[in-house]
Amino acid sequence: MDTVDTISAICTGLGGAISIIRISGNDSLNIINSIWNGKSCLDGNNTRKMILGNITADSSLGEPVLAVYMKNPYSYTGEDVVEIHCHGGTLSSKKVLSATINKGARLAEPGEFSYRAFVNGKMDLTQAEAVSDLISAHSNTALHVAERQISGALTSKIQLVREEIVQVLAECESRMDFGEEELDWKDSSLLNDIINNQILEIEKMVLSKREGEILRNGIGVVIAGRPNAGKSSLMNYLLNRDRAIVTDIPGTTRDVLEEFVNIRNIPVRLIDTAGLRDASDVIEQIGIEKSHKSVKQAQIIFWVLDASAENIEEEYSYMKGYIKEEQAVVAIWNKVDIKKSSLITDSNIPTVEISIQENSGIEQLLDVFEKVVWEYPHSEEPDIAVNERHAGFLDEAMESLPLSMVDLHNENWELAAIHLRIAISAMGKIIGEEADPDILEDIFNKFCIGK
Ligand SMILES: Nc1nc2c(ncn2[C@@H]2O[C@H](COP(=O)(O)OP(=O)(O)OP(=O)(O)O)[C@@H](O)[C@H]2O)c(=O)[nH]1
Ligand SMILES: [Mg+2]
Repeated sequence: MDTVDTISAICTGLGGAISIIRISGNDSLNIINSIWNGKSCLDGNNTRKMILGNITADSSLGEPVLAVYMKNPYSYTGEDVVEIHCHGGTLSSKKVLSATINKGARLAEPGEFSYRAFVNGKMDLTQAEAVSDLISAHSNTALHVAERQISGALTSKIQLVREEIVQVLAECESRMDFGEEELDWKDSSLLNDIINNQILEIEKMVLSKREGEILRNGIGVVIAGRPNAGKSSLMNYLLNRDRAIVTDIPGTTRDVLEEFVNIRNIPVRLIDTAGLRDASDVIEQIGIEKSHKSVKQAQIIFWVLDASAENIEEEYSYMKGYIKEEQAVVAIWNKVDIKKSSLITDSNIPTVEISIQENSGIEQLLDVFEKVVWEYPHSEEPDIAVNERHAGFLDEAMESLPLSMVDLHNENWELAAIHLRIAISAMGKIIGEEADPDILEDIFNKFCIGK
């Protein structure tokens, strides 16, 4: 993405009452003033003020609009920016957009405004990524973490660690240059302590990766079990609406249904599946094939067991034979309102008893679910939650720092410096100080047009 052209795009989603068209670049003012008709014009005397006027597209006096000029560097992109607020609706906003393009603006690519903000130092890479997280946040916690990251919470943690490592590197380099002289050197064990503390800090950040994954992508919960156990009933109950068809005919669900829902402030991709059995019906067989696949890929399985089944042992052993040891499963005995005998539990599998019909046991199920999701200690309001890209570079630093400690201990300053530089560079890549153009493109392309 070049940063020379003046770019323009509709920044708001279709269907809203108001649309905003944003122009960014050196030519923004020229472009707006060549299509502007109003009592006041947009210029340096009117920065950050809403001005009323008309867009004179295709020589007709268009609808009234409001426009605001933000002079560089005091704008989202750090460039000269004009934003035009016009009536919503595809045609009217497209007309304004076309007018800007006709006067020389280029249609912005996805994420191009944010890319320019990054290039112009308005935000670093972790902050730009957080803008994308903020837009797609599905829970209050995800929103909180994105806001913290936009305000620089992750960047400052990375910077602190990086600065400490840079100090140690400076000491190594000084030793390499003036090793013969009697200067006020820091003890190598002290240098090792500093690095060790940074390793601990990085470890903490890496631990937040799972949290980040869940907050960003949601956790995949697959509802599985034998036909008629009440899987779709549970799906509907958790969604609080009739999404899946429920009947007393075994084999009702034949396809995989997926919906997004917030459970206990955890974003969940809830997946209902066809009941597992040897089916003769071809359509049902295809559905069951899909169920097998979903269960294999599930992050958590809600296995629904029929408490009213004639043969409780069979119901239970089918589940035990099916699931793999490493899979996170919650066994859910449903229909306890009509159970015929006492139910089976196993200390290895968290088990709950519920009746969807009588609305009992669901809170216990959600308690267990929460425990399974956060099976390691976590904070209610996490400060940071690194993503896969951050974690990759943190791992890189984690590999080289212990090696540098060995070299520091042996007073092998040159080798220590090499390992320290690798760690410093990895940390720099997280915030984008040494960003690879392909990676940048990859990150910003995921943004929508107009962001
Ligand atoms: N008594 C009682 N009946 C229930 C309960 N939960 C569900 N049912 C009934 O059980 C039957 C099957 O429910 P579904 O939710 O369709 O079961 P399923 O597991 O999705 O079934 P398939 O899609 O065929 O695999 C329906 O008639 C439900 O009304 C419950 O807690 N108690
Ligand atoms: Mg069903």
